[in-house]
Amino acid sequence: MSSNRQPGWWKEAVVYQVYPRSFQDSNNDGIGDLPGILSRLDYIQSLGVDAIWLNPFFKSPNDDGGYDICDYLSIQPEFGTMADFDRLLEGAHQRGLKIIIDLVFNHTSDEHQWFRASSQSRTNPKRPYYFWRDGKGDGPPSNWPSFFGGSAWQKDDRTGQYYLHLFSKKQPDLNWENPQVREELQSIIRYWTNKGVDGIRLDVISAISKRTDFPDADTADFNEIIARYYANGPRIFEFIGELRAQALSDASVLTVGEGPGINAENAVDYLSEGKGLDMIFHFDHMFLDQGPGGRFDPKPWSMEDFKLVFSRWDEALYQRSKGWGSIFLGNHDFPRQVSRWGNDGEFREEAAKAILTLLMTLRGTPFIYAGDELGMTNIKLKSVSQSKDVETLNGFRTAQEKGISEEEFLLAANYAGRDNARTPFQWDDSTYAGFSGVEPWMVVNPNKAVINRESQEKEPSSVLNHFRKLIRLRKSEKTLVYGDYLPVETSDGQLMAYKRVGEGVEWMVLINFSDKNMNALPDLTGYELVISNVVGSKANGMLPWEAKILKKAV
Ligand code: ISL
Ligand code: CA
Repeated sequence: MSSNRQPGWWKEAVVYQVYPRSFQDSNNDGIGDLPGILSRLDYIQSLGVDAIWLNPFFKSPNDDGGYDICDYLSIQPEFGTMADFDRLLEGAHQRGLKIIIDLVFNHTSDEHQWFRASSQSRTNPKRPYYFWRDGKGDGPPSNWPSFFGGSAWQKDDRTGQYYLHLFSKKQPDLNWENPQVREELQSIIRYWTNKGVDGIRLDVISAISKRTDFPDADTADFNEIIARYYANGPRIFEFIGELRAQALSDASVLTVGEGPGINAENAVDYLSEGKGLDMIFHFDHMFLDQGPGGRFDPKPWSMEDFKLVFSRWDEALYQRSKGWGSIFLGNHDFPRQVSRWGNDGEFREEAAKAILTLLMTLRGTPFIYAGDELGMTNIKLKSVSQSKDVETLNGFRTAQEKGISEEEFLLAANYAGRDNARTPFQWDDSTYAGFSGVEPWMVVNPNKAVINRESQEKEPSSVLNHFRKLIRLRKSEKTLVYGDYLPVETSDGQLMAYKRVGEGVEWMVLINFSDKNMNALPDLTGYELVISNVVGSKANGMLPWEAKILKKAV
């Protein structure tokens, strides 16, 4: 049964992101799998969400959590079979849930048959499926760094050339200049849309058009390198437009592009109605606390900059053009949102609800990462050896080369690392949190005794039930979806305030991003409180991490 899909269905939707490896193990091998997700569809439906984004579940050596695909048309054996996927898709559609899959087209695994052939010889017909270049002197063709540490070029001794890999060396970049590559990718998309999937997330789509002269980067600032050398390449809009026309012409199939390096100025070019993508994920907020060295070079972030990101993007997408945005505050690549933006100690519950309030009251499609509806937190790794993430493991090697100690590196990794978001989902307080009957692939957060779905179902004021309240409010009040977004000046910088304005109604959202009480609020004349996330809320003040949603008829 296919889902009843209209073009633009995503605008009023809320999307739930599931990282299959960490969500639910169904066969006690310690690894999450597709039947596990099927067994939890009733829970996902109970949240009130409309769609599920599944991180990659295709055959992969799992060098980068499945983002290194060696066969786009088969299922990772430890996740199950194609029949399991078909059952999951059917089960989701039966519950009115749509399925968004995650296709990684910037690169394949080095174990993909295309790369195995391409690396055989300089004359192999598949050689031009990837980027092969002679070195410069006795070094790589350019000084480009990989997202995952070291050079973005790997020397292949068999043919004496280097191949490009913006990510790990087991993730060679595909050569989109080659029309054969583009046709292969189009047919992969058609295979999955013919199956009835409802949307596609296109991984790192902003980087598929390379500057094929591979000029040396003139900066060491990694996020600047992404923006100026990896993303927004010369043929990017041509390639996206062709993909859309050749394989994604069904306007009811959502296309959302992951776009590191996309900025508020050029985002609309990626979204041009019908020719481009329906939505993109930008990273302006997600890189606020990354120093010039990237993820493991954290720096303090400011509320002023944080607020500016949302104003700037709302203005770019809605006031300057007819785009549509996505809103996310956490995912599988970033630390848990309550730990990063909030407080995961004394005020954890209030802060988790406050951040969910932000997520659910902005203009754009909210994407919530599984576990954030419970207020799951970061994990404190005791040693780097506990990490299962190639970005962290490589990052540690780079740090060691600079003489940085493990203890010092762990401070950065425990603050910003991706392992934080990949600990098993906390269903209950049993030994392995109800995720599995055996020790899972990744350490379970010890706080599963306190933070778990089972206990929160029973608690009316739990983070989980507050999230359900928020989603119900958003669904019942279309101004929270389509209404204008108007930032409101506040005397205390830690207070985030904004209006959502529609026909005959104004909403005001106030979020106290601090551990302290506040008593200077914007003028609330005529507003009445609809939801607060704390007990003992006062009309003329804000308690620590309080988030108020108020409404006024106009
Ligand atoms: O980790 C990041 C930068 O430090 C993120 O920007 C992320 O790596 C980047 O946005 C691309 O992410 C996507 O592609 C990667 C994969 O590791 C990520 O999980 C995926 O979300 C390579 O496929
Ligand atoms: Ca399993």
